[in-house]
Amino acid sequence: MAPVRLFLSRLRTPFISMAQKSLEGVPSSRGLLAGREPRRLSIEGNIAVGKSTFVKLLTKTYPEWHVAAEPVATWQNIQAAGTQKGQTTQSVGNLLDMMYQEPARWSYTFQTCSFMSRLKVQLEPFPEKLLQAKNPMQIFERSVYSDRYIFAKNLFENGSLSDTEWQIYQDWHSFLLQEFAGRLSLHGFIYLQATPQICLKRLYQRARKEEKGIELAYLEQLHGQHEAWLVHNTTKLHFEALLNIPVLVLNVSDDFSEEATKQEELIRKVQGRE
Ligand code: UDP
Ligand code: D5M
Ligand code: MG
Repeated sequence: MAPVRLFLSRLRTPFISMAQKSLEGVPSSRGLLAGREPRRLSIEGNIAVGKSTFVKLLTKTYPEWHVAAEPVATWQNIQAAGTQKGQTTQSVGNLLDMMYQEPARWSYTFQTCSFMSRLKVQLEPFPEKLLQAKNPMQIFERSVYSDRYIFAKNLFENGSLSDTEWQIYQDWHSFLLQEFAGRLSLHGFIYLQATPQICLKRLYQRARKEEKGIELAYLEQLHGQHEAWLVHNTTKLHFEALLNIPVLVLNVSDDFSEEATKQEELIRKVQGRE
């Protein structure tokens, strides 16, 4: 994969139209009108780098776009099996907290849960408003790919997943992604990049209680995984579909949450105008 080089070599092509072009000639997997099928981008980046904040900026700029937020609330509130929508819910645990408290015990369980919830989100039918849009775009906050090539890989390398768990994980991850390949296709990644120190500062500012024990070293590991996958192309990938996906790297070290000039600059980069 040469995402950055690919992106640089096509720098004059706006990122969005580049993502829209990447499916040209590929038959529609959902029987939608050719050219009207939504394009799908995943926003990647370290914990607390600003993905959710950036997604809000995108939808402020493009209200017709559809966002699939990361299902963190699901992980914080695991429901008793068989609980139906609308019924009184019965929480059986906060798996995000359990994983951070006892990584060696709960990391594998967490991977099964995060993968399943992301898979369900990525497989959901396109919402009506998206089908009506002129240039339909669907935005995901992370993906089934970052689950594996950022988190699971890192948890194996830092000893929180055993060799056996890692082998089993990779086996079912590859199998399920191959089975669902046609319905999971992404057309681009936007990688929000900032130093681990900046992410830690933002993480403290957000103050999610499960994350209060996260140390700089963990964010440094995750930063290294993002850089290896999305910048240096040194991560070994297992899916043909991932090899030529454009990657737009946006440096978000400067605060963009309130800063209009910075926000406009980021949007211009997404549009390929800078
Ligand atoms: N944030 C910030 N400046 C920025 C981007 C984000 O101060 O330029 C703050 C944001 O308000 C939040 C925290 O950093 O308190 C984490 O941001 P977010 O939840 O968007 O990060 P994510 O984990 O989704 O990447
Ligand atoms: O990410 C949400 C939180 O969930 C953050 O603490 C990282 C964690 N997370 C997300 N996916 C995974 C996987 N697959 N394994 C382990 N931990 C994970 P945020 O970046 O804050 O939106
Ligand atoms: Mg978020």
